[in-house]
Amino acid sequence: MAIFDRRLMLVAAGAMFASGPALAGMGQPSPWQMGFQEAGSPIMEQITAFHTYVNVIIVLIALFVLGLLVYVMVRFNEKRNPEPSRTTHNTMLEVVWTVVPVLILVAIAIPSFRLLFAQYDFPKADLTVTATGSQWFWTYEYPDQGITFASIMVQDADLKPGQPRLLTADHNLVVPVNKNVIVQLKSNDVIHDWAVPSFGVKLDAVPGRLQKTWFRAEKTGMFYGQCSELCGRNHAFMPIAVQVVTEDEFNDWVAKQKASASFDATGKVAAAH
Ligand SMILES: [Cu+2]
Repeated sequence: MAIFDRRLMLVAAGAMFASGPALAGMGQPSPWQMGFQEAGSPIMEQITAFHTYVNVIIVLIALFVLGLLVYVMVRFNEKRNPEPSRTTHNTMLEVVWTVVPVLILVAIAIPSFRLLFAQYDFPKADLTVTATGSQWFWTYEYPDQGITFASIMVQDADLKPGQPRLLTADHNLVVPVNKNVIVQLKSNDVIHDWAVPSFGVKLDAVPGRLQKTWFRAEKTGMFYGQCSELCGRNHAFMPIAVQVVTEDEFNDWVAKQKASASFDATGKVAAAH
């Protein structure tokens, strides 16, 4: 059995290297995933592109240094080069090995700052939601729609087919597609962190402070994240489940939430304890 499993893992690893990032799922992690989750927002597309770009530079530098090391070991070892040169200075070489790394850093810094500014350049909000971290669940509030509810992890035994373990919540944060969603973050107790990898969003929820981030989901579907700041015993069990729907579906959902008395915020939160 163990051998079979190992073979299966090898096959999976082979498939992974053959197909590359294609195995990385949209909105949730996938087995043997190597890269990022597929981008579901413009910011995440930019993060992925920047990551690829920097990775290429890193690999080229590593290969160059490896090549130099191998060259020195072969060409200048004691056997082949018994009489070492007494050279101490080479102005040209010193200028080059100072200027080239500076240029590389500039080439990294420019897109890096461009990305940073894009993340902090808040667009006009189409929808504002407030996420409040508590030990150990999230509460979502739609201040303009007057909706509040708690989002609590679904236990393994209660999962329906297709629902990912540790990521499924009893109530999703529902947002419309292709709209700018501003997420305000608060905490009731300790520092939590609201993170959704596919949207390129990760921000601490700090007690006594109102933090702000944003995303613009480009596709409908489920997008999952987890609390990403160690916040206590059940830190691993407070998922973030974002359901991206069309605008019509969103309006229907809002109407339904308003009509439903059972969706009373205080009742939900009280029921969680
Ligand atoms: Cu937390």
